[in-house]
Amino acid sequence: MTLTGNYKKTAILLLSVITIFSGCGRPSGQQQQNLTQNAKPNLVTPDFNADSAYHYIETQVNFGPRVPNTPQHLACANYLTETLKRFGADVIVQEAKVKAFDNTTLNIRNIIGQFQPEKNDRILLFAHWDTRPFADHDPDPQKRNNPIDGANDGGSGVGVLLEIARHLQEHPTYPGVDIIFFDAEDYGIPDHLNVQYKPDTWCLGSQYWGKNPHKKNYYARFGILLDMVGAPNAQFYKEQFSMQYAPRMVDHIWKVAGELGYSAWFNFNTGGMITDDHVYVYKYLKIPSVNIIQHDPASETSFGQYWHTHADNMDNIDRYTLKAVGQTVMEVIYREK
Ligand code: AHN
Ligand code: ZN
Repeated sequence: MTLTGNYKKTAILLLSVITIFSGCGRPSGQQQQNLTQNAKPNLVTPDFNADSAYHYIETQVNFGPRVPNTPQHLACANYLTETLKRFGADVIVQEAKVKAFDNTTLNIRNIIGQFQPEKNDRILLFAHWDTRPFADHDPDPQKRNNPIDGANDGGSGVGVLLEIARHLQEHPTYPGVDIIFFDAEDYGIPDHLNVQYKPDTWCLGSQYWGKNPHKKNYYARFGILLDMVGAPNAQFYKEQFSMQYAPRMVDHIWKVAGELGYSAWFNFNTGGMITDDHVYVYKYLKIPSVNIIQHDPASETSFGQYWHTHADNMDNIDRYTLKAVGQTVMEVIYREK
């Protein structure tokens, strides 16, 4: 059948009407916005399981103190590597030798778990996994040369990140995620020796990585460092280097925490200026990085009474604090489009 006369005109008219209403040709501003929104729907943030994070901390502590050059340290490194692999990460273990303040050569391992490694657009989450070789702030001078459990200082950040890692395989975020466990953060000059404080004696693992990143031209949208994120009633003030490097991220993270009902932990006031792994991640790679770290202005060291003492054991870990931090960080990364 052929279309003639009025039929033909009607058909053409109909076609052009359909074309106009179906939005063929250039989409309007509103349509364009809808298209981008439709391309990336809101992700549902998985539920952070604080019992599971607690278990990962306990497992680390059960190896004993994780001091470089010890078998306990090595055993824990293997556990962290295997666990990240089990959660589907592409793992790179960066082995290196670095010099400590007392000239000891430390055999260190930075453990890097990459999720969706094919993506260029990335988020970096990190924590130190080593523990302090001394208890230089212990009230008992006899015990100051003994290594600590480091349940909170070392164990907690890693425990929270492992629990986040557990979700990343089944529930991928839009950007790729890297989780780095840095070594030898806590080998800084001990205070009981009364030697001049030198910032660069701390954070040896992140300094090494900053100078030798696991990938050429590595970059991430932002970095989040978790340090001492498990103590009962911990308060996370806005740390000052973080405010310099990544002010918008600090405000965003603290706002998200408030929205989730965790403002009892996330304090909107300004905290200390802490030399920590985020300083070197920013210094060498310029990744805007935020340190979520306990601040306790009432304690002498400003980190809490337990800090670098033998009281930093499993009794110093509280599931509610782990939940507040873990759920906040997850909410932040699942909201990234
Ligand atoms: C200093 O006291 C220089 N930095 C604290 C970083 C740290 C030590 N985090 C855990 N232990
Ligand atoms: Zn420490």
